[in-house]
Amino acid sequence: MNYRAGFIGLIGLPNSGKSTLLNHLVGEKVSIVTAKPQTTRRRVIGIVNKESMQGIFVDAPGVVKAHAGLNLFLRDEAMDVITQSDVLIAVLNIDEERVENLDEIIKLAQESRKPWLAVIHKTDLAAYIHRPQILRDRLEKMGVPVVAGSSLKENEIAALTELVLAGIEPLLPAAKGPLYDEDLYTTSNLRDLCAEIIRERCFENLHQEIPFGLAVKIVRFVEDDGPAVQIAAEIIVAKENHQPIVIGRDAQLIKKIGTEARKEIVNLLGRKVFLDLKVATKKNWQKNPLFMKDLGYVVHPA
Ligand SMILES: Nc1nc2c(ncn2[C@@H]2O[C@H](COP(=O)(O)OP(=O)(O)OP(=O)(O)O)[C@@H](O)[C@H]2O)c(=O)[nH]1
Ligand SMILES: [Mg+2]
Repeated sequence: MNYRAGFIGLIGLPNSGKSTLLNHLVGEKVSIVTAKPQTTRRRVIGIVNKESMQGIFVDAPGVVKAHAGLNLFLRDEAMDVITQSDVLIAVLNIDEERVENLDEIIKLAQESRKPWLAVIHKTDLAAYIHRPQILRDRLEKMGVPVVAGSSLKENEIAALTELVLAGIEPLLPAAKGPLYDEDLYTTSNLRDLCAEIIRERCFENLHQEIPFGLAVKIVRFVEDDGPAVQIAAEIIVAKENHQPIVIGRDAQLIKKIGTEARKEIVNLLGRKVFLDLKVATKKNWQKNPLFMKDLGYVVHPA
């Protein structure tokens, strides 16, 4: 049997739909999705098993320009995923305002010298209907396999994921067998998944610059025989005056975030959940390597 297995890095601009695509490929929600750019901060693994292959998909932050702080961490994380993958998927969103930004993603994939597949994404957006063909012609001239589609159109999702898997399989290295236990669909632990669900609900309920300076830390996670899993989390903001905004008038907003997050966590854990959320300020944590490390955004020493 010609079994294949390997790591497939998803690269693209912020908001290009990498995490959405990953979740569809895996058939489970492993990576959070919001309408805001720079949602994914740390790599997230989603595993797909077929009889003839195991694809270990690695979702990465969107590629951003950066020199310091959290943005530099995001860029380094994306670059590291490129270096460590066997194969890449370049997710090219057709609605990108500056076409040069897509060129950068194509260049990164090409310069990696790894086999790669291009996914022309968000083809449902009618305002950009002329773009897919131009991109496809260009990529095909470069000899790159291309798949195009939408992750939002329910009736297209199955075809898109099948095309992506079929396109990836021949690019993967030969292997004796699966690299990860076939029962696993992610390597994230429940604590991480819960922190990310809370962060997703915060991103969706908050606007302007607040999400970019917001992080979530689980401070208590008790899964004993009690009636409910007990979770306490801190929502960390970077500025003192963001704290009342997250809490909202009469604590309405934090209650809404808590209700939405709890519902999703109950789905994930399949048990009752007691969720306690608090808001704390860590001034400019996104510029402070020690705070960043504490939140799991590990910064390599210079
Ligand atoms: N119109 C359209 N929107 C999409 C499609 N796929 C994803 N989206 C939306 O695009 C937004 C960003 O999706 P994500 O999956 O979070 O994008 P991402 O590339 O992971 O973003 P970052 O993690 O911030 O880099 C969300 O609002 C998605 O619902 C698509 O095919 N068409
Ligand atoms: Mg993402």
